[in-house]
Parts: sequence; structure tokens; C-alpha cells
Amino acid sequence: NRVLTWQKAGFHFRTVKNYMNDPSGPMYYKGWYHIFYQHNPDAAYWGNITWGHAVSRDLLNWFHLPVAVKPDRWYDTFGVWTGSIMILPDGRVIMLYTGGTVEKYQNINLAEAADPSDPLLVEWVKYDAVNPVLNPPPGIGLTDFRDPNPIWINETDSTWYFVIGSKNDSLQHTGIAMVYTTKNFVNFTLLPHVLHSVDKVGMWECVELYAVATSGPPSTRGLDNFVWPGENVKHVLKASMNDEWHDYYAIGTFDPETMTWTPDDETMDVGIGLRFDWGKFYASRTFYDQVKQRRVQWSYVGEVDDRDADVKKGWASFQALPREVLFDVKTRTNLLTWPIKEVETLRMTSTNFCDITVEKGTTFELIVPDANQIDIEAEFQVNKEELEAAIEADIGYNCSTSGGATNRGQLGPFGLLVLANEDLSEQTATYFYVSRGTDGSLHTHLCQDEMRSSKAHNIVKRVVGGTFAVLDGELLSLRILVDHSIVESFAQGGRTSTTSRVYPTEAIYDAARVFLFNNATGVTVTAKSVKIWQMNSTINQYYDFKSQQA
Ligand code: DQQ
Repeated sequence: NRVLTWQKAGFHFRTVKNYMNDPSGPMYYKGWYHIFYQHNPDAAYWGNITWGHAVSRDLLNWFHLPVAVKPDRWYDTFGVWTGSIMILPDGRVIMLYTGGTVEKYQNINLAEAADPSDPLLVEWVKYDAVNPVLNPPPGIGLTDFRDPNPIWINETDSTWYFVIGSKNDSLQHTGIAMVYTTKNFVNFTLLPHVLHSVDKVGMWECVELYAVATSGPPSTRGLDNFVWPGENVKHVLKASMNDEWHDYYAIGTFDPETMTWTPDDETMDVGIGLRFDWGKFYASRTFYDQVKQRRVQWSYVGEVDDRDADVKKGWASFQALPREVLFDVKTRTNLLTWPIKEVETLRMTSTNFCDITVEKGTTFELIVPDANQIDIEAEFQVNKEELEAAIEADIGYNCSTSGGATNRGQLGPFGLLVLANEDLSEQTATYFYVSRGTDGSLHTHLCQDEMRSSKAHNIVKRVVGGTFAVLDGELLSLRILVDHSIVESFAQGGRTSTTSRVYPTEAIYDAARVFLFNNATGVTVTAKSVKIWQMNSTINQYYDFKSQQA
């Protein structure tokens, strides 16, 4: 059935059947990478939430295991929600997860891997005698208390510190990260002050705090969990804004002694400053990969069609490609997120183009063997004289309100059209938009225009994206991973990214194409180089215990 192309995901991790959302407990354990995820095993929509579980040798090919934890107790009847996994010094592997009672009140519960010698950690047992180990404290809403995550261990007395995300509406709709300490994961103490809070941004979900090294080669800049702040170590605080469904972060200073975190730049605080991805990308979660000494980020990409369509196709949502997270030593003001190196092992044949001049108001087709499952790397140069001649009084371009890829300005939009059909009536546009202020300053945006991405009905389509730094002498660079119905785009080596879930109806199979386009009125653009690789598919199936034993 040609229309159902969006049933396909060639190299992204998703459920075999039914629904998924947040990642939890990513880790490497006894030879396997593990990922747990919010999963409805019975339907292709949110509800009856369990912890789905899958393992991989390489973070690319995945084998789904039985559901790890499901709602079968009074304290988690409404669902086994997001949490975290800790490998303890004594070898036990424990889980803290958010539970919901029949009244939907949230609480925190303890479970443990039944057999830590099992590399697959298939079986989990709940601590019925002590659960729930935490309930919302006075002053916190009964439905605003979730997603426990360890942020620190005091090595001298083995005290663990956890954050729990919440909000305080008696202040100013303030997003908060509360801190609890514990030595045994059964008795917890709430610290009298929060780790951090930001007014007017609302409920914080899936809060994380982790260290990044601010100098050295990339291979040394991902840090293990719980690293002391220092001259070359900063801490990133991340929270998922429940009000607007976006993941925000800020870089700052963590003080383990006072258990507080302060942003480097208050105007760029969590929830008002930098985002991880401008598109469909939520509840992200990192882990330290001790095999490759790097920090890896997972995040789920939700559907933007309606529930009936998801039920028909039998599954919903997937995980964005795992991304490596690094401090950007060039700008020193943002992180870089970039698909893990292993993704490049999926590259097969490539088609290469160079020095293609794209005149104002034109498109240029990049002919490739197949345009449904590809990895694109492109570098653009804008004509210098024309760039310098352009002056824009209004430099406040905003992707979302810009009118998208067809709305022409002096220095943009230009970029690529992917999952496009021949007459371009279906296309997803990933583009740069540059503004040059009266003072000569340049402001560059990466935007993704979904408005023409599908002719199907009942789909939410937007123009998404934001601004990022381009340093003197840098070409504009773009990487786009297209996987049938997923478009993940990164600019300038990962200074910003934007992910779209799209549902082409005509630009599918051999009708799908890729184009360069330049809709700027004032500047000619040269694609200095464009490389397009055909991408291999990955394994995404149930683990076959029988054949493994044979
Ligand atoms: N999803 C979970 C919650 C979390 C939210 C429920 C974030 O624990 O706060 O499925 O997407």
C-alpha cells in the first residue's frame, strides 16, 4: 500500500506494535545497551503506561524484551511513569519510577532487577512493603510530582541526591527542581531549598543535571555521572516544559555543597533560553556511555496525526536517533548535539555534488537512487557582495511566524527540500534564513517548514526552528537525516537541531525527491558540497529467546 509509507522507519528505534513516549533508564550493562520507554502494550495511544524494554549491542539494532514493569499495584494503577535506574556499588540494579494511583495522584516507587547477573535484566520486582517511597510534600500538587533522577552521590557517606520536577503555582507558575537525599532508597529527606526554579514557565518534567567538560578534544568532553565542578567542568540543567512541550537547557555552575545550580546567563535560564531541538522532541534523557566515554541523549518524537490514524497503523511515536552531547568549545555558550558516530556505519553508497549555484528564486534537483532513507551533509556559501549590500531593519526573524519556505526575504530562505514530489506540492523544507542588521551584524536561523509535508488530513503542521551562532569564516552547514516519515536536521555541527514527524502521501517510494532551493530575493547561494548517502535499515524486533538459547 503506497499511501502508508509513514508506517516505515528504517533506522529509528520504535515499538514493534503500539505506543511509546519518554525514554527512561538508558545504560550500558554487561555487554548490552538498555533502553526503557513509556509504553502502552495494548494500543497505539497513551494509556495503561508500562516500562517497555529493549536491548542493543550497538545502539542501532534493537531487540525488544518483555515489558519490565506494569501497573498492577494500588500505587501505580494509573501507570508506571518515567523514572531512573541506578547500578549500586554492591551490584544491585534498582529503579525509581513515578506511579499514579486510581485518583491519578503521583508518587515514587522502588523496584529492583530480580537477577543482576542477567545481562538482559528481564525481571523486575517491586518493593511492596515500602512503596510508595515518596508522596508529594505539603504545598506540592498531587499531580505535580514526577520523574525522579539521580544528580549526585556524596561518596564519603554514600548519600544519593535525586531531583523531582514540579511547579509552584503559589509563586508565579514557577518550574522547580526539588532535591531529596537518601541512603537506602526507602527513606528520603527533602531539602528545604530547590536546586533551581524559574518563574512563569510552569511544570518541569524529566529534570536532569549533568557535567560537561569545557575544554579538550571531543573524545574527552563527555563526562561520567556525578563529576565535581571545576575550572573545566560546567553543569547542564535540563527540564521538559510541560506547558509548551519543549526541552530546554542552560549551562551553569553546580555547587554540590549547597546543592544549588546557577545559570551562567540569567537571560538564558531553563525554559526561556536554549532548546534541545525546536521540533517534535520531548522528555529527553542522557546517560554516560562508559564504552565510548561519551554522553548520549535519547528523546521521543511524538505523532502529529490523529489517534485513529495511529490505531490504523498500529504503532505510535519513536525515539530520535541517539545523540552525543558536547559543550561547544567554539561558541562557549551552547551545547552540540549530534547523531552518534555509529549512525555513519549505516551509510551505503553516496551521491556527491559540489559548487552548485542556486540563483534567486530557483530550485535544483539532486538526483539520487532513492530519497526515502538518506543522510545528507551540505555546506552553503552566500555571495559576499550581495550579503554585504543587504540591510534589514527588522532582524527579529521567527521561524514559527515567518510564513515558512515560500516567504521571500533578502537573505533567505534557502536550503533543501526533502520528501518532495516532482511538482513540489509535497515537501518538507529545511532552510537557513539570514538577516543582516543595520549595524552589519548577521543573525542566522535554522527552520523546518512542515506546512506542505503531507496532503493527508488532520495533521498538525508548523514551521519550527530557531537561531544559532555562526562564527567568522564558517560556511553554513546542514545535516539532514530522512527516514521515510522522520526528518531530523542539525545545523553548524549540532549547535541547533529540529525534528519533524511528517506523513507524505505522494512523495513516497520512487516519487520522493531532494532539491536545493533558494527563495532569497537578494542573494545567490552556492552549495559548496552536498553528499547524500543511502542509509541501511536497522533491526527493530522482538528478542527471540528460543533461538538465542539454541
Ligand atoms: N511522561 C510521563 C511522565 C512525564 C511525562 C508519563 C513527560 O512521567 O512527566 O508518560 O512526557
